[in-house]
Amino acid sequence: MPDFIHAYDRMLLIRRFEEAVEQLFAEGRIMGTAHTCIGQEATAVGVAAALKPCDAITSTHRGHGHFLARGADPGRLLAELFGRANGYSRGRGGSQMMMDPSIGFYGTNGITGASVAFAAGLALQSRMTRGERVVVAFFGDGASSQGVLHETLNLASLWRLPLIALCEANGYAMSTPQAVGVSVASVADRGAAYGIPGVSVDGNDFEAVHDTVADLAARARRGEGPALLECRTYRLSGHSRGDRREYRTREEEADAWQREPIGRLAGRLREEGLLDDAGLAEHEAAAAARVAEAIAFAEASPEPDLATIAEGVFA
Ligand SMILES: Cc1ncc(C[n+]2csc(CCOP(=O)(O)OP(=O)(O)O)c2C)c(N)n1
Ligand SMILES: [Mg+2]
Repeated sequence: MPDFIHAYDRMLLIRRFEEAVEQLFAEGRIMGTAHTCIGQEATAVGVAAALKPCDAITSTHRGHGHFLARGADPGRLLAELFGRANGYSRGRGGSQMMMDPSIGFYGTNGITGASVAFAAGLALQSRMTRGERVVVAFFGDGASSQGVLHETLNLASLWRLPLIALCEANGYAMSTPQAVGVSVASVADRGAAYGIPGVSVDGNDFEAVHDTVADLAARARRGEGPALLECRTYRLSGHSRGDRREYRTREEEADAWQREPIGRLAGRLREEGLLDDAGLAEHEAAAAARVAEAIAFAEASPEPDLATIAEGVFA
């Protein structure tokens, strides 16, 4: 059985972190843009809980939650958003260009769909070296129609790569509803085109995500090849900074809030007798404190030294 309390902590950390990011943008304390994942925490944490330390993840433009679930330091992550020298890319990358291979996190990625091709390279390496590593590639419902994804799934199937292509079906690609932009009812239906299992789960159910990813990872580790997994969730955040969410109603959002994953896991913790209301509140406070600490760390971090401006430039 997965560690529900640990999962709850990680989900709360992600939620408080993303709320802080939105607030910091609104106050003009960080520049540029970012895509937050409020409402999608159970998918990120369910995946991370099911993987082994040797496994790898590739992520998307909406990747803070994936990175935190995998064990990123919230202070260094936020320092990157502030453009500071202590950030994961020494302040040069920002939200969509951060990685930490030491924890098997091969990057957020601003190119829609590219996470899957990147993951296939890692999975090919694992297969060629007879390694144990399984790779999970996150992508969105919008990305599910990108050509690179389909070319990659074809090869991944032929080469029986240890790859789980994981669609976070959060209902929208920018302002386009999934029903308008995707030709099938479930992205999982597309697995049949490549002769690989296509599975769909409730992405707001931590345990369901965990159990499904654990099964598909075990299958991939046995050499049985890739799978396509759809996690059905909802992007409670706007697409990115400044999204006024005019393409959907507040009623639809209120309905989605009823199904949000953190409250659901809290209910489960109560039912199982793992935490009572006081215990839940303690974990809430700890997550808020961790994020306050991360903000203080990021704001106290130095700007990158101008003398290093040409470092890390490969062109
Ligand atoms: C190759 C490419 N095309 C278009 C874009 C612009 N773009 C950024 S996010 C996005 C929508 C992606 O939707 P989805 O895959 O559902 O992910 P979500 O934003 O819902 O997490 C688009 C079209 C891009 N970044 N890269
Ligand atoms: Mg989407």
